[in-house]
Amino acid sequence: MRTTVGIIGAGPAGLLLARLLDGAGIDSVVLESRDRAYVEQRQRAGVLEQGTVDVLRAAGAGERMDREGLPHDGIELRFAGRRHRVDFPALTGGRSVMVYAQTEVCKDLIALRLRDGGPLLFDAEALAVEDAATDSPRVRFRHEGAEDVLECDYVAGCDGFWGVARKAIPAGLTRVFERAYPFGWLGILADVAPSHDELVYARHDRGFALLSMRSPSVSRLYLQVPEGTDVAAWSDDEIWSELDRRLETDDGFTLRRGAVTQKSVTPMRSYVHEPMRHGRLFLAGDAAHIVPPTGAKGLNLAIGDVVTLARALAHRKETGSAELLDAYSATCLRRVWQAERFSYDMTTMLHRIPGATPFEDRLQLARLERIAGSRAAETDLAEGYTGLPFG
Ligand code: RFL
Ligand code: PHB
Repeated sequence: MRTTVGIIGAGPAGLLLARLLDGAGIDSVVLESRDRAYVEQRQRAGVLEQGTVDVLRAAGAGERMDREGLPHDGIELRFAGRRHRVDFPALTGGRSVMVYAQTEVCKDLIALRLRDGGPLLFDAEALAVEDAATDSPRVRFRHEGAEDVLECDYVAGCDGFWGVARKAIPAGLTRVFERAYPFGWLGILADVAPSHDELVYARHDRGFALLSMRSPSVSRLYLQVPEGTDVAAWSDDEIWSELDRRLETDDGFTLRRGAVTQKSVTPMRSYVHEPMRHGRLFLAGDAAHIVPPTGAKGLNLAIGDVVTLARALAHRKETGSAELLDAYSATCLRRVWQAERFSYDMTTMLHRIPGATPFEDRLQLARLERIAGSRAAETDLAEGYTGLPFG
């Protein structure tokens, strides 16, 4: 099999890249190790930055998002029993975010790809990227029990944190920057109307809690739990009671309960792989970097990477110049590091860090007070949350 761009992974990065390349008249083949149902059900991110919303619309993938997504103009910070609302448009010159689940973004992009006939192979596991530093890289993969080879001009490694693409970059050329956190998030999906009309990020002495949503009738909620927590250790009642405690306010907030339809624990880490390119292999999304979910940045970074890559490949096709491809890694990493910084700041401001001293606890509260009391500090949060422009 032969194509111009071999794309490994049908997550948001791989699927949007295929769509953008299609629009630029560049052919591609997408290889996805899982089946379609799995990719469409996997619960992950929920918040789309303004730039992501704009890109999906421009790619013709925004129709259902605009119908069913929930535009949000702010978030609430909750600490010491108080609430503080951050008003995004007022602080950023009109920017906001959209609550529309990653599952739905993937469903929309898969439907478009299959409708337009572009190759998208499910149950097709990439085994290795070969000859990445030559003019004819290849992806060895297994599809329906048989091994095959995809010959490409370029390979896009959009295969997430556990994928194979990154391994094709020699260790001697690589630097990895990493930070693990001694806690994770226990997330639930519940059939109940959200108890607040915007997302609530709560810092509490018992740990962080987040109230989010998927639709007007489905809530998504998270609790900070110790690293390595087994989801089975928490009954539904215990989860709701703990959410009650951490989300409580002095003005009597009440949390609506409903049937829990999904439960899982996600570990938290920060990770950056430099560079994001080796020869004709380009890493995008979680394959190259991970952020803790507190800043809602993971999916949006993945989108930013593939916008940059699609533009660079189109530029190469139109002008013959590899200038933008050569700049790919540096261009993406500027944005990646800003998202790493923002996600780290949000995480360390809102979570109970095991072993933190009373002094550090007070500093956390002081950071929150500063955001609540200073337009400059609040603007920094609003700009980070709604997202920097794509490079
Ligand atoms: P994805 O979505 O992981 O997609 C990668 C795709 O590659 C496939 N794959 C392979 N295909 C072929 N051959 C191989 N050898 C392959 N190896 C892997 C996988 O099956 C998959 O379909 O990466 P992408 O596209 O870069 O998108 C990134 C986002 O998914 C990610 O940043 C966010 O979802 C991160 N994230 C969250 N972000 C948030 O902003 N809020 C959240 O609440 C949130 N929850 C999460 C998350 C990530 C999680 N992971 C990675 C474990 C919860 C989880 C559990
Ligand atoms: C979600 O709805 O899954 C969500 C929202 C905001 C975050 C993380 C996850 O920061």
